Amino acid sequence: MPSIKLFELGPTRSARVRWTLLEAGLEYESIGNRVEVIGSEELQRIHPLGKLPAAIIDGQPLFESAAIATAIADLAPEKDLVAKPGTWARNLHYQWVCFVLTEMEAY
Ligand SMILES: N[C@@H](CCC(=O)N[C@@H](CS)C(=O)NCC(=O)O)C(=O)O
Repeated sequence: MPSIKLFELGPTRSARVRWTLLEAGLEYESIGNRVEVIGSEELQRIHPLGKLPAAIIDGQPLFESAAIATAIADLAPEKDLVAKPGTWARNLHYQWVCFVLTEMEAY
């Protein structure tokens, strides 16, 4: 079982990561879940702007909800949540994630 710590707060983009964790069937330790965690020193050690979500996966810090969700999906390959690394389908995954986050979510 990987060690996963998630900086989260209920009604934020951290729900994307929580959802992926549930689909992956992986346990995690919730850090924060209080509004004061945003911008805190603890969170800024992982996220340069102190935003949520952020995670520590097997000791490695990671931020951006889509990046964390993709990394988690890769930890449970048997669940087939995301195309395998190195495939063209995986390139299309990155394409659509980037498109949604840069071209659509920005508005
Ligand atoms: N692109 C980032 C957005 C992160 C983000 O803006 N998080 C919000 C919560 S949904 C936040 O922490 N806002 C606090 C702030 O802007 O100070 C992601 O998808 O993780």
